[in-house]
Amino acid sequence: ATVDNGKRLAAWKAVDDLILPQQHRVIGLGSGSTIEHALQRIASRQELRSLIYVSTSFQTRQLILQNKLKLGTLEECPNGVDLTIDGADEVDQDLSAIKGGGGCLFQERLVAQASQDFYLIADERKKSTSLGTKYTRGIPVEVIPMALSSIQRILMTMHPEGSIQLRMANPSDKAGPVVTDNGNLLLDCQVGPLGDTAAAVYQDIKRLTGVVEVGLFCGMAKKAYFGNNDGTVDIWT
Ligand code: DER
Repeated sequence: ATVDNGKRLAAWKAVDDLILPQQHRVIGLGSGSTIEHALQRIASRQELRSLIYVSTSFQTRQLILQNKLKLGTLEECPNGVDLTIDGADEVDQDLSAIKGGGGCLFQERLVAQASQDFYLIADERKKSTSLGTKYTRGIPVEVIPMALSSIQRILMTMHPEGSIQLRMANPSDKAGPVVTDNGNLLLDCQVGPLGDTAAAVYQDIKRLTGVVEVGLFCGMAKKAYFGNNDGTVDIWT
């Protein structure tokens, strides 16, 4: 419960600090379990219910609708998004993040790209000194299904010491691989601790034809809120 408590603390403080109804109109909401706490906080504050919320996944779209909040889309917001709050799998001191543990990295990055400001919320387990040392499942990479085997082969050649695994669904939920909200597949790419190479690794993978998005968000987040088990919140800027 302390991890979930940490998620809730980070989410509530970020919502209370960052979303200013007099200044903001369109808010982007990321995906995952920490964001669920942010949505609960937003729904509980009457003055935040008049803003427009842009989703980054089927999960978040459902939560926005279930909470009877105003659902917006990027197409309807030609002036972009005022700010986006999103979760992360691991965050380093430069605010670079591994994202995509929940498989929503493409729409998350699309909405973050359209946002004036981008903020991360997480429990304290996500704090890192070098990406790849805490979230060890590997860098999530979304790929077009027909490109799967050729991308897998190229990535294994690029990182022979690593492991490139197709993300499989839980067989009791769905046979076969996880399929993203965009109808694509996910590779989890373990390439060891990234240190300060995250931006370069992102480019090396993103440039491959067939790769839709790579779960390394470097130079994007303005702040990161971490909820600690002891009830405190750390804010990295
Ligand atoms: O997929 C993502 O990037 C999510 O933001 C995510 O992995 C964080 O999930 P959590 O808030 O459930 O830990």
